[in-house]
Parts: sequence; structure tokens; C-alpha cells
Amino acid sequence: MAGSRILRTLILGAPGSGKGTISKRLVADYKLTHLASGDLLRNQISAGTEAGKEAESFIVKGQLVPDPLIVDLISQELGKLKTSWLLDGFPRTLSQAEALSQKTNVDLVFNLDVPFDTIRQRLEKRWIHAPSGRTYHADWSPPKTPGLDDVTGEPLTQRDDDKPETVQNRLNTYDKMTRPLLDYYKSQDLLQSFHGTESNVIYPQMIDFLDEYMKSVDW
Ligand code: G5P
Ligand code: MG
Repeated sequence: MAGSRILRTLILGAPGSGKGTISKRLVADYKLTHLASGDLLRNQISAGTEAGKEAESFIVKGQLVPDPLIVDLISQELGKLKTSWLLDGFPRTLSQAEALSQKTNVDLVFNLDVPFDTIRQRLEKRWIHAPSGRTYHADWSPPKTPGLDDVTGEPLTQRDDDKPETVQNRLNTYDKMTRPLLDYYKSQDLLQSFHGTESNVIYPQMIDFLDEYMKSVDW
């Protein structure tokens, strides 16, 4: 990345649309700092904080955690960042988007538009290394040793909210609460949607777009 400007980006998409997978590639290729709201919340739960206890009761049901809780957590983290960043999973409601706009401008909003049937199949086979947020898929991106994290060798787990009935609740919640954000950012001319069923096909399209974008604004 050429210039010294800070790039402020969001990645939106339904649960399981590949936000984490694509973010991992973007942060490596464009030297962005990745801030994932779900990872922040799961860290709070593991640490047994009050915020974590409150969040857990919503997450296990596939519901969104209350806006003030996540706005607080994200604001604290954003305040620490001095480099270009990519925010994954936040905002998820119009009220969160408004809160974010009070704190910072955003340059680009990516949207991953992946069919729900594809998502349901993916999440059945997701495994994670909870402490780091590293994500695997049993067939598509398996760990080197089945059941173990590639970096630490620690055991992988499945997310409580990846049970089929909870996944359906998360998809319903997305339709009701988060989909309206697409119009919100479209009306600000910030939204770039990428449709498909394969991250390996979507990602090169994102790179092409981002490279052109950076040239156009003389990054
Ligand atoms: P999260 O953690 O933000 P979601 O529900 O938005 O959770 P999730 O499940 O983390 O999103 P993702 O990051 O979009 O999905 O997808 P991923 O992990 O990269 O990919 C999913 C699986 O598919 C992986 O196994 C991956 O390897 C595989 N995969 C990727 N691409 C392909 C492909 O091309 N082919 C195949 N075969 N597989 C592929 O939020 C969790 C909860 O926290 C709360 C909510 O309760 C939420 O439900 N929360 C918030 N609440 C309120 N406001 C907020 N802002 C909140 N943020 C989080
Ligand atoms: Mg994720």
C-alpha cells in the first residue's frame, strides 16, 4: 500500500458468508488491522467479563447483543487503531451504523452476497481455534492435522451458535436487522457488493476493485 492515508473499511454479509475468511486475506494483502465484533465478544465470554456474560445469553440464541454493549467494545478498540482497518461484523443495525458515523468516516463498505443454502452447508463443517479466531472448514480448508489448530496444535471446537437451528435464527436476524444497512450505505455511495458461492472466486474480484479504487484516489 503506497500512501500514508488511513483506509477505513467495513465488511458486511450474512453469518457464514465468508467475512472472516475474506478479511484474513485482505488484512494480509493490504496490511489492514482486522477488528471482528464476533471475535471480540467471544474473547469477552472466554474471559468471563460482565460484558461477556451478558453477550453470551444472546449469542447462543442467534440474536444480536444489545447495541450499547457492542458499540462500547468496538469504540474502545477503534480508538486504539493508528493504521488502516477492516471492521468485520459491525455495524449490524442502523443504530450501530449511526453510532459509528459519529466516531469516524468510512471509505468503503464491502458486502458479501452469498446464498443462504450455501451458508447452511458451510457452517455445519466449520471448526475454530477459539483463542485466536482462526477458522477451518472440514473439507474446504481443513487443518493440517484433523481436529488441531495449525499454529498452536491446540484442539479445535465448533461454535455453539453453528447448530442448524441457531444458524437459521441468525439468518432470520440478519434479514430483519442487518440487511437494511445495505440501502443505508448504498445511499451514501459506499457499498460494493460481491455475489457468489465461492470465496476463491469472490476474492479476486475484490482485489481488482480495491486496486482500482486505490489508484483512483491516488492512495
Ligand atoms: P460473528 O462472529 O460476527 P457472523 O454470524 O456474522 O458471526 P460468521 O459466522 O463469523 O458470521 P463469516 O465470518 O461470515 O461467518 O464466515 P467465515 O467464518 O469466514 O466462513 C464460514 C465457514 O465457511 C468457515 O468454515 C469457512 O472456512 C467456510 N468457507 C468460507 N469460504 C468458503 C467457500 O468458498 N467454500 C466453502 N466450502 N467453505 C467456505 O457474530 C456471532 C454473534 O455475535 C453477536 C451476534 O449474536 C452474532 O450472532 N454479534 C453482534 N451482535 C450485535 N451487533 C454486532 N455488531 C455483533 N457482532 C457479533
Ligand atoms: Mg466471522
